[in-house]
Amino acid sequence: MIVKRLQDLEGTERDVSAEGWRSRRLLLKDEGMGFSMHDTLISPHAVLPMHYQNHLEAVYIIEGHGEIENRENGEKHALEPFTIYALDKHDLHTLRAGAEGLRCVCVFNPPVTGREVHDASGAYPLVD
Ligand code: 9YT
Repeated sequence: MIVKRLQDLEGTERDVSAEGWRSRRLLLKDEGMGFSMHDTLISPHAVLPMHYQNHLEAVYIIEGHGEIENRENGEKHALEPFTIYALDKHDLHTLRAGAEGLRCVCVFNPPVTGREVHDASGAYPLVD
């Protein structure tokens, strides 16, 4: 059994930031679960175009308000606490955070290793 606390990850290599977001990696590929799980903070007013071509991602909003745009078809959906979106088709998308930012739990399949950075297309590469 694996037991971790968010506070124990803060400031370690599992606490990763890039422009507009900070992600605390609770579970990574190394844990062997077949998925990774992140507690992610999106900065106030962030606009994040992304395209996870190599991963499926589900994002469960637990704090804040924002919007998710499916750039495949132009659909926009309001985000509020206890809303989930799942990128089941590797959808091209843009995440927008409101004035208070967003806090979400993100699950990736396959799991990220923790070493990925978004490439120019907004994807994470597959890392062995
Ligand atoms: C919601 C989202 O995709 N944010 C970008 C960071 C990513 N979720 C991560 O690595 O935790």
